[in-house]
Amino acid sequence: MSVVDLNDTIVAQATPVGEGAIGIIRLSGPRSKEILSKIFRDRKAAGPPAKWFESHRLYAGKIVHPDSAQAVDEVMAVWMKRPNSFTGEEMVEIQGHGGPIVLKQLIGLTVELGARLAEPGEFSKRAFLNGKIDLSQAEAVADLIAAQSEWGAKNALSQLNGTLSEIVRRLRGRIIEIMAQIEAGFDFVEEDVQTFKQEDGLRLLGEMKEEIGRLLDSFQTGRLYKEGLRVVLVGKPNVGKSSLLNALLNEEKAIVHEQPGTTRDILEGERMIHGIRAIFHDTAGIREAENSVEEEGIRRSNEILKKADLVLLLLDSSRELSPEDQQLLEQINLRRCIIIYSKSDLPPSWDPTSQIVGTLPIIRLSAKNRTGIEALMEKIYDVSLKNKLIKDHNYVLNNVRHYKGLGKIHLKLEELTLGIGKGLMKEECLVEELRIIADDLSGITGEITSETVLDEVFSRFCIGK
Ligand SMILES: Nc1nc2c(ncn2[C@@H]2O[C@H](COP(=O)(O)OP(=O)(O)OP(=O)(O)O)[C@@H](O)[C@H]2O)c(=O)[nH]1
Ligand SMILES: [Mg+2]
Repeated sequence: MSVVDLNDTIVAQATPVGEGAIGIIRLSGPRSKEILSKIFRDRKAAGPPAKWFESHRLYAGKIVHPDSAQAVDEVMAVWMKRPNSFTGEEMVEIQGHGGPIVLKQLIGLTVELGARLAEPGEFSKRAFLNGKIDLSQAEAVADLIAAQSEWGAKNALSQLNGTLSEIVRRLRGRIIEIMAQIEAGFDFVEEDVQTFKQEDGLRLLGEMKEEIGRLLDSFQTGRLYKEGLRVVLVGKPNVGKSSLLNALLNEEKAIVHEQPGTTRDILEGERMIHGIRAIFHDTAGIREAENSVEEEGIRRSNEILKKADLVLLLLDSSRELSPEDQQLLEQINLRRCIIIYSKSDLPPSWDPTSQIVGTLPIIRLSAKNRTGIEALMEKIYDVSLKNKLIKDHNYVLNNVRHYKGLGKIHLKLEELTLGIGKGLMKEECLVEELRIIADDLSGITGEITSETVLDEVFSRFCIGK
């Protein structure tokens, strides 16, 4: 949607597709009200309502075809006079009955009268182009809708309220200030006035670098809010991975069988842990494959293992540790991991406290009897969530675009402070470098952003948003 013609009036369904009590279509653009006036009628009378629309008031009536006067639906409709609307343009919302056919007819009527079907994210894009929200706020709208946890929703709302925009603007303001001080120095060379003190500059830049560093650190937590915790169950065949998945989900999702090598595809299921979504992945048991199907399963196990935030390595308590177990222990050595001493209802064949290397946490559990499951949930919280959630109860970074942008700025600030510290930086160059950083900051709020970036951001939105 590279070229947006703001003179177009756009229309889309704003509520989810499918059957619902109510379905809403929204229009935005200069002809919104005119289109509504052609199809909205008083519920009883045939003609237009006696009192015509006031802005921001909801009216009950019906939608009729303008030529045949045939009724399409009974609705409530509201007109929002510009600029007091989400997009900053004339907007109309029609609340009809939430059936797919009815809503399609409503949209069809508006299109007949000159509206155009909106593209994904086009309403938000218009809100951005009309200066109602900045880019990071527009992104927050999408995040709020997509939030999978209360933490995530709260964070997105904070971003929508402008938390990130404010931080970015404040940082940019400081850069501009330093630039101004240096530039003032240029004008007074003759008078020998010293306006820019290097130590002050270094201190300010150092503080900024620290603040951005903290934001970058919070990204991990932001991803937890947004995407959840990816937990992967691994172990050699038959140790009880699928049984544990079923116990965790309280559902017979995976096939459990006494024959080793049962699971081939990766199965996943979700469960909340202290308000964060944990996604558990059951995998194919890892060993020397017996055939190519199993081999593919094992390849997938290793693939998903790389993406894990946390690994649950299962070791069967009722059988001696095997070379395969040892190999897996070594393989996950440096990863975040919890050892599962599985099938603890059976007589033990080995002692986990003396035979497990290092300081890996161990949970004894029986998927069969469902014992140890809650202890495992608490351990997952301790190992992967507790510190992050408590540390970052403030705003956290959760968007890859912001993360990359700020990461780049952080790096530049580092180079800059090093350069100044070594006396390598001429003041003219310094101003130029600072100007680039100021522009990069503007890129995050979208004050300076290329059309490609905009397209990329908004194309991920859903239609009607
Ligand atoms: N006694 C006992 N048996 C269990 C327990 N968990 C699993 N089993 C049994 O162990 C066998 C294998 O269980 P699965 O859950 O299929 O093992 P898996 O690790 O998914 O095996 P693969 O998919 O082949 O890699 C089955 O016969 C289960 O009934 C447990 O806690 N106690
Ligand atoms: Mg299995």
